Amino acid sequence: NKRIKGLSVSRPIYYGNTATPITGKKPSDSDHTHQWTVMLKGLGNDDLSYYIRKVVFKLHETYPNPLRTVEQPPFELTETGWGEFEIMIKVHFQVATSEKSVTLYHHLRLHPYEDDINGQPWPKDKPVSSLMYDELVFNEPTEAFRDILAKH
Ligand code: SLL
Repeated sequence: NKRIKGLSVSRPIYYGNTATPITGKKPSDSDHTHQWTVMLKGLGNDDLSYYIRKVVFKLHETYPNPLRTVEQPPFELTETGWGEFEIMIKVHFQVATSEKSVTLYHHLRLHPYEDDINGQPWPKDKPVSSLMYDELVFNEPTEAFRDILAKH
């Protein structure tokens, strides 16, 4: 499985979260204030599973089973909670790519910044989102991986 010297290929990704306050009735024993979704996405609705095999989201230890594995697109996870924390996002590539996994970090954002809309208070029912644009860069990919990428 030969690597191609001097070649570097990249793929655009978005990762991050959206969050909405939980309004109305909730169980009285719950202190969860928000529902949130953490995600890894391609551009548009590009299905990333041709080169990504699974994504493991590592949540704060206050969550039961904090390691959450998503093996099918969309690579996202929805939860509820009360606090912000750093989520580790470990991206595992398809075996045929011969690529090592890549780890991304995202600060889960539940609360809007005050000046998000010209210093106006953020509407109570409007979702907050914190999404980063990034690129996965592959240096000296194998010929097999280059062929996989070329088909997309
Ligand atoms: C904070 N350092 O104190 C952070 C920790 C942890 C948030 C935030 C757990 C939900 C559950 C949850 O929301 N943890 O109990 O399942 O703000």
